[in-house]
Amino acid sequence: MTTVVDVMIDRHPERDGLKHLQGFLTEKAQAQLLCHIEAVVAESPLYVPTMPGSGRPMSVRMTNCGKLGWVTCKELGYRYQQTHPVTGKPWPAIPEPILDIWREIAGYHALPEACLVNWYEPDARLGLHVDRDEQELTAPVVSISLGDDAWFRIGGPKRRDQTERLRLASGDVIVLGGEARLAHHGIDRILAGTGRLLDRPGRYNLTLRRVTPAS
Ligand code: MD3
Ligand code: FE
Repeated sequence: MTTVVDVMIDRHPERDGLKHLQGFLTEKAQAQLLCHIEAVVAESPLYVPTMPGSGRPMSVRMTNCGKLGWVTCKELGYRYQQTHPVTGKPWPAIPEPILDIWREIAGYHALPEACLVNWYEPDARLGLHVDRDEQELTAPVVSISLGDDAWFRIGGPKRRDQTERLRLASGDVIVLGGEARLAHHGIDRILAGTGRLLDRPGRYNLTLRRVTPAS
């Protein structure tokens, strides 16, 4: 059974539009998705993203599928591009079952162009940030969790806004639209060994985004 949690709309209007769909994917659907993601990673390997300017490596490993991929490196910073920064090859297509999830829940008339694949080893984390590299900010962002549970943190449009912590489990889906689209968020930590999907500790997150305005 899926539980939809509209996170504290009354007390935190800045988070209106954040939906946490707990247990959205069955174990079978998770296993099928994992198979597709492993095929994507085989063709388009995880690379080490680096921070703009400092060149400091992030602890999360990344790759993409879709026409456009989100990448970052020391010299060029954050951007969307059509090719893998290491192999130079175009990204593989977004697997159809992932597009089906978007069709079912995004409530947006066009398909996503980008699917960022984040891989977290047990000690990886993602600092508080806002996603605003997309030209189309009226489209929602859809996120799918696979593997170990994680503590997710979400606040408001200002870095100093109060935050709250949600525990994301394998098969959970998050939809971010409305006010929450520009909220600060991050991953505090991975709860290694809590998931049953993978044969090793760690967590995949898939983030689906519309990048350019739909015609
Ligand atoms: C809230 N990824 O890749 S997904 C990211 O679990 C990112 O890998 C996290 O934040 C992860 O940028 C969190 C949930 C998520 C995705 C996009 C958002 C939350 C968001 C955009 C706006 C607000
Ligand atoms: Fe983000």
